[in-house]
Amino acid sequence: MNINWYPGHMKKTMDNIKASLKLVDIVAEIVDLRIPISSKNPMLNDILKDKKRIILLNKSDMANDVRNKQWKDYYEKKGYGVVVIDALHAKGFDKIYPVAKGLLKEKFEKLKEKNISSKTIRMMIVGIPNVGKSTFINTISKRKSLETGDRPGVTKSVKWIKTKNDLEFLDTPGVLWPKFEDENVALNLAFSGAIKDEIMDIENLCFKFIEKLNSIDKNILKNRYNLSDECFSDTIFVMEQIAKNRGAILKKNEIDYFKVSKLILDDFRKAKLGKITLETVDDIEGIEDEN
Ligand SMILES: Nc1nc2c(ncn2[C@@H]2O[C@H](COP(=O)(O)OP(=O)(O)OP(=O)(O)O)[C@@H](O)[C@H]2O)c(=O)[nH]1
Ligand SMILES: [Mg+2]
Repeated sequence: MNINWYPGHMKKTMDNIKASLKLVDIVAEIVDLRIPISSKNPMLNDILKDKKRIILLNKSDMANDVRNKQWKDYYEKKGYGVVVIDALHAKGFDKIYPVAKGLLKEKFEKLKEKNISSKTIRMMIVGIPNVGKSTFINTISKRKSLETGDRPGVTKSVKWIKTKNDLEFLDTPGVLWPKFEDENVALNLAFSGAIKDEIMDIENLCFKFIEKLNSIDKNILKNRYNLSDECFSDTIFVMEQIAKNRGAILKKNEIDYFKVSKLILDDFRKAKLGKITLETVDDIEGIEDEN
């Protein structure tokens, strides 16, 4: 898959994140719970080194609840601070401060020794495209912010978003590059909408998506589109039946594969197929060390 992430882009991103690192206490990587492996950037380890970090597992409203819990446990066992959130509806936000504070114990102890009573935690948000960085920052600033403004005393004027509970965010998130080299990862990113459809063969993508969904649970498509059991013998047949049921038909009764493909993928991206997690903790075996 041909995506525009050149080494130059990566270096610039790294430099930007590195430059902002000294302004913050902790870095929060936002990950999409529907694809918690594919939407995580393993190269972040190299940039952050021993900087404290937290994972915000986002889009919890779109992913399977049981799986959400498994992913939280999984990343906690790996030693991360983890918070499950729904950035669109401002769910889970209250847990971010306490989890971050737990990781920054030393900083607060040192401040206490010096008789400084600051409670503020400054956080940088990072993540690959489409995981919900802007939504998170917008939602948290709308619902909870008291003020946003320039902080004097730093060389470059940086905007901060302050929240009621002593959390401050850099107002622009760091956009990380995804790891496309792995075919499965690239497909998951495309399914989730992280890669623009325009640059892909959407019919082919949908074909693979149907196969993926059916490997998870055939009832998902069956229930949503009223499909008969016999059509599951063949993925094209599944597409055809959905097209017929939904009127994705061209002149002369031909199937409109483009239209039906878009319809199915859009339904997934709008969570109309239900709460679906495409990656399970079992899938991670073998690539474990990267994360
Ligand atoms: N249902 C749901 N949708 C979400 C959530 N978080 C983000 N979204 C949606 O996901 C899409 C992408 O969100 P953005 O906030 O634009 O993602 P981003 O990380 O800023 O993406 P880039 O700017 O491309 O890097 C939007 O359609 C959001 O409405 C969530 O927790 N739940
Ligand atoms: Mg954004």
